[in-house]
Amino acid sequence: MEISEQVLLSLYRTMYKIRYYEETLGKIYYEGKSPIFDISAGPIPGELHLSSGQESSAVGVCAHLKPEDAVVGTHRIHHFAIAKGVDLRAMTAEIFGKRTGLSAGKGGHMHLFDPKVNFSCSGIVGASFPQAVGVGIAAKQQGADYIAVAVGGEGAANQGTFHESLNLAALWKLPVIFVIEDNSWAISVPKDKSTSLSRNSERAKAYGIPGVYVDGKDVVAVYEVAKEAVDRARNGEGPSLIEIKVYRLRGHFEGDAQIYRSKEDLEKAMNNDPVKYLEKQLLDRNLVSEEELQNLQKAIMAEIDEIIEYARQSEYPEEHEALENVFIGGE
Ligand SMILES: Cc1ncc(C[n+]2csc(CCOP(=O)(O)OP(=O)(O)O)c2C)c(N)n1
Repeated sequence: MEISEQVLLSLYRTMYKIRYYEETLGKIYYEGKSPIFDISAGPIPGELHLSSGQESSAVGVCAHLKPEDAVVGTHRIHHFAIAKGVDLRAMTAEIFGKRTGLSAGKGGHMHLFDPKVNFSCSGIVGASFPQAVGVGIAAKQQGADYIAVAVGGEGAANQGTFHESLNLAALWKLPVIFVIEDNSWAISVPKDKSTSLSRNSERAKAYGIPGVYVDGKDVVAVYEVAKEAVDRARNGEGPSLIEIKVYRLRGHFEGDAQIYRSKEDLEKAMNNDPVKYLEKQLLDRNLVSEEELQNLQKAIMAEIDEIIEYARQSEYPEEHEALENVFIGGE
């Protein structure tokens, strides 16, 4: 597939935006959390799972989606949220626990919901698959042409929900795309210690649907296979599974000492950085000059810095607001 210069640059812009955003959050996260690591302290309370190194999967897939299409994700999901067009101001405020956040600061970084672009996620590993199937059923019943994308890690693909969801989506020919991000690790458990096959994409065969494995070092490769899956879903031909080899550049969560990970493994990830790979392609093919690239990066940095400042300056909710707009059990 010939990919235009314009599309390539737009893929790069979003990938760089995600990278800068996450690396900035990664720095801010440690503010106020020392000398003793206090997870509740600082501007970003709670856990933080960053997707640095995995940008190509989100950008390559979401480039084909419309606002009506749903993306259902997991705990490591900022990249998909940004690529899907979630309101970044409100998302950042949410991550900072502020009243101006997507859920008025109640959800935090693992619970981002933006109905305007049909984006949702949760910290329950494996929950995204059946939820996306639910969206697929709705689309089919309504005769609508929106589709659903379920995102999960290779660890999540060992949950029963993954298999149940593939089965129903295949049986009912639902417009669902299952995206598995294989970053090799489920916290500290390597894929070969948890998964009977080396590729989850092979598991698609058991359900009679297409399954492809693609190297996420190259966003263009992801973009191409995603286009096929999206076209298939939109044409009523049913679900597909895409497993993307991605490279986790940071710990499972911020504060993870990564003692389970070898220096070589980390180096391998760094050498397969999809942002650097695309940058090199853009320069080698003379699609941008060094100066243009820097200007583009500066503009993105300024945009993100301004958004982060907005989140910092936003107010925290009042204590009594904790009980507003939540389900409360009882009589
Ligand atoms: C149902 C459930 N079980 C366990 C956990 C704890 N947990 C959080 S992340 C994680 C590993 C997920 O690995 P993977 O799906 O490969 O995603 P990655 O973190 O590598 O992106 C686990 C077990 C959880 N959040 N939900």
